[in-house]
Amino acid sequence: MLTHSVEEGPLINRFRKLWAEIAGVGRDSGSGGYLRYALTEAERTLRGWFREQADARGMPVQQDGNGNLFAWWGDPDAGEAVLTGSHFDSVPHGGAYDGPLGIVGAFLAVDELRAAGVAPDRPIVVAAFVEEEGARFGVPCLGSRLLTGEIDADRAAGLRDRAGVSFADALGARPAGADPTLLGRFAAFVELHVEQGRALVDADAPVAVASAIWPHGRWRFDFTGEGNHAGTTRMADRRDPMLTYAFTVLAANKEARLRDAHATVGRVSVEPNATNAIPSRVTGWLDARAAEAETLHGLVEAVRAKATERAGRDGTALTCTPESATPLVAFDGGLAGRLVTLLDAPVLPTGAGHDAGVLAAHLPTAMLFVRNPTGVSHSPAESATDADCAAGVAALARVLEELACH
Ligand code: HGY
Ligand code: MN
Ligand code: MN
Repeated sequence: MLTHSVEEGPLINRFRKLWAEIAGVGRDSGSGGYLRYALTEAERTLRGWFREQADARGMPVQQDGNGNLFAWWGDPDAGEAVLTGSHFDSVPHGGAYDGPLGIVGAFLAVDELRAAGVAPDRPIVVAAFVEEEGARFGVPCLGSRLLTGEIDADRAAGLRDRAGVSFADALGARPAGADPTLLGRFAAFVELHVEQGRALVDADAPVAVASAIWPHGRWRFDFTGEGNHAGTTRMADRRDPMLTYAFTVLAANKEARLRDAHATVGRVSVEPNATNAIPSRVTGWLDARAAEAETLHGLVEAVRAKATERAGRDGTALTCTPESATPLVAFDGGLAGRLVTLLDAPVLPTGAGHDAGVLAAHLPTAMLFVRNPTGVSHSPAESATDADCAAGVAALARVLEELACH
């Protein structure tokens, strides 16, 4: 039964100790959040830590041609492996748990199994996927999309960060793209992750099994107008893209509410970005999510139509470019049912994206969520107690044992 947190004891202590090793990496002392963008110094430090942890456990590490890391416990030829793990990268000023919990938890789950004398029939592999958040290169789950062939390697190679550095340059090579041989070596994937809402607080349970991920995507809206003087340009003569942008943000919020969907514009860039100049260009990124693909499509089309109509009135121009799309993910029902019985845990859908969502189209995949008392994520306020993290590790260990030994 997993209806209670793990009591104070060796597993919590092991969690605290390992967690403390990475707690300071990439932490911004001002916000208390993390700046761990893919393939930057902080994330590379964590990748080095991953190798050390794997070495300490005698787990050979393989980096695939796309920047993803895999640490193998067991003979790689002993049958299809059970894959677990998550990502190290964060959104700007993100929380501590989103991603790293699934990697730290995976190494600790391996330790739990070993301490219990479990000898799996098939390998267990701990993964660290690169650029899950898309915070640096714009496309989320880039590493798992490349591995599975869900994104073209040339397109991924040419994605650029805000300083103009390409993904290929950051990686040090053109990404290899789809790797069916590596993918074919995995029988299943299980990702441990902090919950990004408060459902487990309401359910009074430390761990849940995921049922589905809402379809979601990112769209870039470029609004262009005429840069001009803030003091001398008559209001009637302006072609101000900031107005079209502002209207579009409000329209996105309204259209999402009308559909019980989610729409967010959390990133904006303005040129020339001067207090006393009418902007010449505003770019806003729309993140939209809904329970069904049709609703999502209707939402984005409505926002686009309203923005276009408003651009006509403002004398501005608008282009809308899709940057990423993730269809509805329904996790393998048989596997989820097995885990629910094994763990006696509740089942939750989520609006958040994960590498597990990408891999689910290619192999049986499941996710375990750990309770988050604040319910906040993608913010320094994200939280999880040590006891619940330990409960997540214990649950993951049981799941890995179930999948690798039976
Ligand atoms: O944006 C997301 O859903 C995520 O947490 N990767
Ligand atoms: Mn995230
Ligand atoms: Mn995540």
